[in-house]
Amino acid sequence: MFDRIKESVQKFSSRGVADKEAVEELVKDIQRDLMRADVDVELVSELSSDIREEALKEEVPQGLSRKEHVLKIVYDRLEKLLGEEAEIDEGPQKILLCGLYGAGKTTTAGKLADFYRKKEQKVGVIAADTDRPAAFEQLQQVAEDANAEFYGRKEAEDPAKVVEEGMEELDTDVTIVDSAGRNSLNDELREELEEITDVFQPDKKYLVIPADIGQSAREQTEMFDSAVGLTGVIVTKMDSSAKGGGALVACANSEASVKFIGTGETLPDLEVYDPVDFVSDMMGQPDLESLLEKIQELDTDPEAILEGDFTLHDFKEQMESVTGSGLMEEMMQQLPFSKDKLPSNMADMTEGKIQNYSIIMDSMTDEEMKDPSMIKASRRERIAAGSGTQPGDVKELIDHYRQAKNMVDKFDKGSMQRGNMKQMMSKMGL
Ligand SMILES: Nc1nc2c(ncn2[C@@H]2O[C@H](COP(=O)(O)OP(=O)(O)OP(=O)(O)O)[C@@H](O)[C@H]2O)c(=O)[nH]1
Ligand SMILES: [Mg+2]
Repeated sequence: MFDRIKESVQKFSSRGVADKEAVEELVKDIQRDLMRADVDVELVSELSSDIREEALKEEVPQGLSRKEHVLKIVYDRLEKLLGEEAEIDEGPQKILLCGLYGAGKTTTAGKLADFYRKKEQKVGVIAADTDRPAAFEQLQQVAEDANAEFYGRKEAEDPAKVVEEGMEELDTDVTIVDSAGRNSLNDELREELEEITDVFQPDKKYLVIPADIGQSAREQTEMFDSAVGLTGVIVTKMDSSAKGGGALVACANSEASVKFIGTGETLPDLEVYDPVDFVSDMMGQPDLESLLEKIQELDTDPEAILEGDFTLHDFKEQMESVTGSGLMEEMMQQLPFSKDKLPSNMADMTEGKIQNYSIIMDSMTDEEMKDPSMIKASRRERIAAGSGTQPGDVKELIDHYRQAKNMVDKFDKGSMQRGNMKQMMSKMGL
């Protein structure tokens, strides 16, 4: 999968210059590979125009070559396309696996049992597939292989009843229910899953989806989500399908996020989903890691660290000190460059936005305010819930803060004094 992107990135890296033609060729190859993996056309075209625009119009950050800059843009865009890194709860929990026929539910039940057993949890699996005759034996075998406890009743007809009995019988930290599939999400399956949910009260409801359904993973995820409410998706058969990338992108752009991927038929073939790994693999560049390290170093101003970093506390304080408008204009007159060089969302800092940001920051811990880099998906969700906003709002705030921080750092390096700059930025509300 994605061999063309790999080759194209290599070719691009070995070129003398990263001109328009080179970027165009790279974009075309990326498009082709993504389409081949059955990624939604609209998403592909959005990604392509973003890359073109940023790669050719944006100024190259100091210390990077244009080639490096373009590769970083490609990397960022692909990562964005592939969604968020999964954060997996490794403690005691109840997991319900659902999905259509042959998706890989039973196999995944075994893989998860193995995964949690290795996290020192006592694991049990319950055979709630009373639909397919051999389901009982299959799960029993899987449980034995994974060294997990097992509950099932061979002639059982009522899956919810089996789950109820299983919960009484098993004394386990992590309990996994393997449910039956159907050809489609019909009323029968819907009802069955509702009844199981009622007695089991799962903490996690994962939809198991095979990679080979490509972009229809999105529709399926949304249907199951509205029927049973999903915690996330597990995409199986990533090893044996050319459409895996399409399935991942589809899920990442749906209501639910990808938590695990299945990469083979045996127990250890389960990975916690991490788009960074995936993109590094896609771009296949051994140098990519060192490029990313280099960028991180450039982003961090050693002086700023010595003086005490520009934290969210600083950001909040400065933001809240703004009163009235017109400060932007005043600020612009004092800057050695024009307004259109500013990151776009920095120029539209409105009163309402400032208030909204303050409310969001009130739901952050001191630790998070001091080190916003720790705010990943699950923290974003918590903060959004606490402040009555959306995780996207929290992300926007963090992006905004990062831009402000970059500016502070950049100006530090320049001729201006940090004090002056801080004063100016505070007037501006940054
Ligand atoms: N290559 C590969 N095969 C897989 C993976 N996960 C499951 N399979 C295979 O897919 C087939 C179906 O897997 P099951 O776990 O039985 O699927 P299921 O969803 O429980 O199926 P039903 O119970 O019939 O609905 C089996 O042959 C598995 O070995 C995977 O990640 N990679
Ligand atoms: Mg099964």
